[in-house]
Amino acid sequence: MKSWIQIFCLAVVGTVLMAATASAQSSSGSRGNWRWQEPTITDIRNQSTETFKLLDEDENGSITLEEIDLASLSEEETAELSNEELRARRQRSSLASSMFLRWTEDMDAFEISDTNGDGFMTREEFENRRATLRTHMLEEGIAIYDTDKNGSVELTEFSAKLADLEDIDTDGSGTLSRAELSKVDDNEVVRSIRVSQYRSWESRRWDSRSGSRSSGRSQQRPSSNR
Ligand SMILES: [Ca+2]
Ligand SMILES: [Ca+2]
Ligand SMILES: [Ca+2]
Repeated sequence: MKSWIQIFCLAVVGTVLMAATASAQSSSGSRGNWRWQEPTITDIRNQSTETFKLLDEDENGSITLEEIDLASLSEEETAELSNEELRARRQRSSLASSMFLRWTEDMDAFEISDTNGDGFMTREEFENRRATLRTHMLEEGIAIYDTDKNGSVELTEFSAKLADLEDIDTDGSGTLSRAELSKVDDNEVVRSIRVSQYRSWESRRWDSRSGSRSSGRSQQRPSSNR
């Protein structure tokens, strides 16, 4: 039986992908800037490295729990941030969820939320339960990548899921077709590829937006987001 948390986890990943699809559909008619492109192996790896850099906020070469466990902001805190800062924060939070949130059958939501372990739920534990569960699920995700068990995820660990893309590319074209992707049965590999594909789509969307606003190459992405 699937617990609601499992469903929640699937929903988080699903929402990202659905947002991509919906937005793609809404823009396909007018500007034709979207079509499904077979991702190249090089692009998947480059996007994955970019994802790593985004999540490694202090740029010390390791993703730590503190960097990906972003607490939700109060209204006052939100008001203090610029649109650009909010957008960057939302992007990091959504990438962190897509890459690191994990739920396994043997996790017990009550046990995890009962932080003092007395078998009862205090008011404080109850109020914090979502944040407590999220932290726990992110720790689970970090543990999956953290093969040297130093508590953080280094780039080589983060990229390890994408080490065998050449084996998936059975026709040796350098790109991964739908048929080739459909044969991948390692969920972790699928997750890494999808997040890279999503980021690649997102950056193409940004490029086409900036392109429609100025004729020159634009390094500065627009801060307002419709
Ligand atoms: Ca770091
Ligand atoms: Ca590590
Ligand atoms: Ca191929």
